[in-house]
Amino acid sequence: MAGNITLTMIKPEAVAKNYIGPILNMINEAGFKIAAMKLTKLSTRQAEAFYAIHSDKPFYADLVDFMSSGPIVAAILERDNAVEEFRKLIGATNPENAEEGTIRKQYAESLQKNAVHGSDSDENALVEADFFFANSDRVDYM
Ligand code: IDP
Ligand code: MG
Repeated sequence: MAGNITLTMIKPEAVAKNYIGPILNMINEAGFKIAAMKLTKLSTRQAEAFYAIHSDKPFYADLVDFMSSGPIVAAILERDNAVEEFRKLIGATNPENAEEGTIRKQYAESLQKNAVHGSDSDENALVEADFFFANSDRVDYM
């Protein structure tokens, strides 16, 4: 059975450009409910830990710098088949390849500054949700 939560971050460049509202609107219109949400800022160490899976990639150091450069919004989103449906809503990692109507097509600035994060599996969604939120921070709609 597909999981019903995913973890998103609205990344620093999108927060700085005042895209929190428009992006949350697209998320709500796509049928996701917000089960937990906060505005926060990652330390270098937290960004390193969140993206540890990419630590061997050439873009890792820049990604960590970028993700800890300013405030982000982290949220747990809930709906059926949340991980896959949210990946469809955000579009391709590189906004140049993202389809019309996706969040990244509309709001991303570049491959690195691509507006939003979305979990890539149900397993990682749970790990990433726990990274930002305690159980007591979460609302359960289902
Ligand atoms: P995803 O966010 O679509 O899941 P990942 O491959 O998991 O993409 O990469 C994590 C993040 O790292 C991307 O969202 C993007 O911000 C950044 N990134 C990925 N590939 C590159 C690259 O080739 N150059 C610079 N940044 C990259
Ligand atoms: Mg990823």
